[in-house]
Order: sequence, then C-alpha cells, then structure tokens
Amino acid sequence: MISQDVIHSLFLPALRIKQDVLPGRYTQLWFQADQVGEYLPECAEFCGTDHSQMGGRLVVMEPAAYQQWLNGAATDETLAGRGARLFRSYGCSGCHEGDSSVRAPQLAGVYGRTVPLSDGGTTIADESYIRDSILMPKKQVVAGFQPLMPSFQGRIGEEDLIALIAYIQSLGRSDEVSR
Ligand code: HEC
Ligand SMILES: [Cu+2]
Repeated sequence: MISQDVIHSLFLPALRIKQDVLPGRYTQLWFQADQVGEYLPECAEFCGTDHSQMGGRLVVMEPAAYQQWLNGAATDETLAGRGARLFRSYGCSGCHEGDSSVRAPQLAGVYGRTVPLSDGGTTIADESYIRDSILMPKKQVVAGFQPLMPSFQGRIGEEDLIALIAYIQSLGRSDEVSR
C-alpha cells in the first residue's frame, strides 16, 4: 500500500486489522479472512477535510466465486501486462531492452536479487528499491553503470508505478533471497 498525499490508515474493524498507509513508502498487511462477506474499511488516521468520506469495500469470496469473478472481469489485462505497456510508453524499453545506445542493466531476474552499488555497498531489489530506482535513480546507482537514467519523479503516478513494478517482478525473480 502507498499514499499519493498524506498518511492514512487502513482499518478493518471486523477483521481487527489496521496498518498505516504512507506517502513515499510501501507498507504491507497480511491477514486471513475466514468468513465470506463484505467488510467496510475506515481510515483511522485523520487525513484532511474528507477524512470521513474515505470509503471502499473488502469483498471476501470462496475461491470458486473469486475465480468466476476474475473470469468475468471487465478487462483481461493483468497488472503486469499494463506495466509492460507502460514500460514501452514511458521509454524504459529504449534503454533497458535490446541494442540501446545507453548501456543499462537488463531487468530480467532483478527482483529479489542482491544488487551491487557503485558506492561499494549492496542492496536487495525489493519493491521499494525498484520504486526508488525509477523516481530517484541517482540515489543508488548499479555498480558498473553510469548514472544516465533520468528521474521520473512527478511524471509517473503511484498506480503506474505499481504496474511497472509488477511487470519487472513478472520478468522473474532471483532465488538468491530466501524468505
Ligand atoms: C536513458 C536510459 C534509461 C531510461 C530511459 C530508463 N533507464 Fe532505468 N536505468 C538506466 C541505467 C543506465 C541504469 C543503471 C544506473 C543506475 O542505477 O542509475 C538504470 C537502472 C534501473 C533500475 C535498477 C536496475 C538494477 O539492476 O538494479 C531499474 C529498476 C530501472 N532502471 C527501471 C527503469 C524503468 C521502469 C524505466 C522507465 C520508467 C527506466 N528504467 C528508464 C537507464 C535508463
Ligand atoms: Cu484517510
């Protein structure tokens, strides 16, 4: 989860779960819903004048019903599929694929890998690293590459970022990290 503006907090009282949703940083929440039904989330962090208007719904379904819902979904494009399209439209593929004039790392298998950095350190390529690589490419430069990637800060919204990350994840993950 991530916020495009201020801190919110996803609260599902019926499930006894609550997690802050921050701008600029992904947070996660795991839960097991064991009863089919609809649950209403609330925002548990005062976030502005429309705080009380923050709505949504969590629908818990039996696996078969979920499959049926998936099959009937209005769009057949997956998140990763949309990311693949954006990867071309934002011009990422121009550097990261095929015979580009700029030497850029291949992104297949990068997700989950330990990346060596030009400052001599290393980092794990998780969702946050990939997000930062897109918005602040100069913050952590991959060892052996020039800092030639432009920043996409302000040009790519959170939803497109999530799709791009899903696409990069779909290119395969490294088995180096065991969870
Ligand atoms: C002008 C060429 C260029 C463009 C356009 C570009 N990149 Fe990059 N990218 C690079 C280079 C060079 C590096 C390695 C240096 C660095 O880390 O900044 C890199 C690094 C990365 C990394 C880290 C890779 C690793 O092995 O750790 C990711 C992820 C990434 N780019 C994603 C993207 C995405 C997504 C886009 C499009 C929104 C994009 N790039 C657009 C040149 C580019
Ligand atoms: Cu809120």
